[in-house]
Order: sequence, then structure tokens, then C-alpha cells
Amino acid sequence: MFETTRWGVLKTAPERPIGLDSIQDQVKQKLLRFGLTFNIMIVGSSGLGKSTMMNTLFKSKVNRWMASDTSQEPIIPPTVEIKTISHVIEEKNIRLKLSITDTPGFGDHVNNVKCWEPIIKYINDQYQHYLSEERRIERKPRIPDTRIHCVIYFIAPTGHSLRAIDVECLKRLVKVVNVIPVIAKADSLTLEERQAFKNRIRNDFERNGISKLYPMLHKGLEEDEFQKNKAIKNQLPFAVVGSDQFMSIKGTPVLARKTRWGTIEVENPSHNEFPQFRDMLLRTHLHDLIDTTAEVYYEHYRRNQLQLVQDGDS
Ligand SMILES: Nc1nc2c(ncn2[C@@H]2O[C@H](COP(=O)(O)OP(=O)(O)OP(=O)(O)O)[C@@H](O)[C@H]2O)c(=O)[nH]1
Ligand SMILES: [Mg+2]
Repeated sequence: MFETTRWGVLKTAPERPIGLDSIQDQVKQKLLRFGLTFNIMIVGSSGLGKSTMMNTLFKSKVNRWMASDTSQEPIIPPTVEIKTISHVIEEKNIRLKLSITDTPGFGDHVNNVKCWEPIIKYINDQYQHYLSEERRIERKPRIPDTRIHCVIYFIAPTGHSLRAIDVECLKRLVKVVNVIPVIAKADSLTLEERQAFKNRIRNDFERNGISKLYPMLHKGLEEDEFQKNKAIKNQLPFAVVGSDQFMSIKGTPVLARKTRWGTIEVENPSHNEFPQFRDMLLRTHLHDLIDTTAEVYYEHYRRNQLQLVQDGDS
């Protein structure tokens, strides 16, 4: 495009680019230098396969070369305390430090009142830790990030509706963190049951005001992002199957579960929705989950804390 001025004919953008595309390279350089930190937490009732899912996520990404020696696999004991395991994944020179925090299942006790409290406390403690670091006079150039970027919430495959304990827990979690719900042990449902259960759960979310599940549909999104997120929302909760055992399928070791009716391959999209779920979590929405944590949930926490301090001073 040309523009005639007092000084002659001037070329205007985009013919005279200023090289904005180099920003992409700069961002990549920064990623190469510092790497990314991504923290996931797995929450839900006891015995739904949370610890297995932690191993599934790691094994499907980290140590595939462990191949099919499954005979030595120990049986996973019930989780009794909040515990974090980290691995560094390296792909095309970009380092991702993936941490997964496993939590004890709740709902075992006669009295389940406030069973979500240790989980909410853990999430807030990480925000507090970050805030304290940020407020130091001598700050670290890069504050170690232990903030939880996403909670994977496990729902029992009852086929009925959302349990009261899940409603109570989810209502509180969505106020402080990104939450992605999944239906656990989806191999126990037929395809029709799975779809009917999903519809029922989505109705339960709506009826109970649990609308802030991830991904959010807000006005700041581009049209195509909005449509993609809408499609994901319509697929929630992902119906997943977990396994930390490799089995040989046509000579290739794959994560799978053997049932009486055959072998369910964890990473086969026609067998369950783990592949779509993992794709969203670790590929298409990873950065957005990190940004949303910083810009929405941590920001909310930070503001409240600083307000409390200010109110205390006045
Ligand atoms: N059918 C089926 N069983 C599963 C699946 N995932 C895990 N399991 C089994 O469920 C049992 C409990 O698994 P865990 O991973 O220990 O469950 P958890 O939720 O961590 O249990 P707690 O720590 O006690 O809350 C184990 O026998 C697993 O092999 C699944 O997707 N389908
Ligand atoms: Mg466990």
C-alpha cells in the first residue's frame, strides 16, 4: 500500500515490515533458555485410579523406553499424603518440567465434611509462596513456580449423577484453580452409558452453578479459539482409562489394560478419550493453563492478600 505525502510517496505497512515475526523467535529462545514449568494436581474420591493416571501421563510422555517389562510393576498402594513427582521432558530443545501432585482420595470416611480443605490449602500455599518471593526486596530473577496450573478432577463412573461430595468439592475448586473433570475407569461404561452419563454430569454442573470449568469461554478469545474451546466443553468430562503397564500389541509396547473382554489401549482414541485429554493438557492448552493461572487465579489471590494487608494497616 502506498501513501502520497508532502515528502513523496511513502510505503506503509505491511510492505514495510518491522520484523514482528522475530518476536516468535525471541519467545522460543527464552523457552529454550529457561524451559517451562507445568504443575498438575490430581483430585477425587478414593480408588478411582488417580495414582495410576499420574503414572500413565508420565509413562506416555517420559519413559516409553521402559518397554514391556511389566512383571516387576508394584501394585500402587492407596495414597496417604499429598505428594509431588517431577520429570523433565525435552522435545526439540525445549525443556518442560512436568510435576504431578497426587492426593489421597476422599470419601472413604463416614464424615467427609471439608475433605477438600487440605487440597485448597495446598493450592493457596503455593500462591502464598510465590507471592512472598515476589514481594522480596531482593527477588530471584525467575521465581520457582509451584503454583498448580490445573486440577484433574476424577468422577466415579457410576452412570448416575454427580455425587454430593463432588459438587461440594468442585464448587470450591473452580474458585481457585483451573479444573478439568474426567470420568475415571471409563472402561466400565458402554459407549451409550458413557454419553448419557456425560450429559447428566454436564446438567449437574449447570444445576449446581459449576460453570467455571476449564476451558473458559470468554469474550477475549479469537473466534476459532472460542469454537475450539466450545467443542472441548461439549466433550467434558473426558472419559479416560489409565494404566502403567506396557503390553505388546503387534510387537509394539503400548500402555494398556487387559480386561475379560479384551485389551484396552490407553493411547488409542477409539478405545477411550485419554489421547484427546492429554493432547489438550500437554499440547494445545498448556500455555493457556499457565497464563490463566497467573492472570486469573493467582491474581485474584494476590489482590485479596494485599487488600487484607492494607486493611490491617489502616
Ligand atoms: N478398570 C480400571 N481400573 C483402573 C483404572 N485406573 C486404575 N485402575 C485400578 O484401580 C485401582 C486403584 O488405582 P489407584 O491408582 O491406586 O487409585 P487412586 O485413586 O490413586 O486411589 P487412592 O490413592 O486410594 O485414592 C488399581 O487396582 C488400578 O489398577 C482404569 O482406568 N480402569
Ligand atoms: Mg492414589
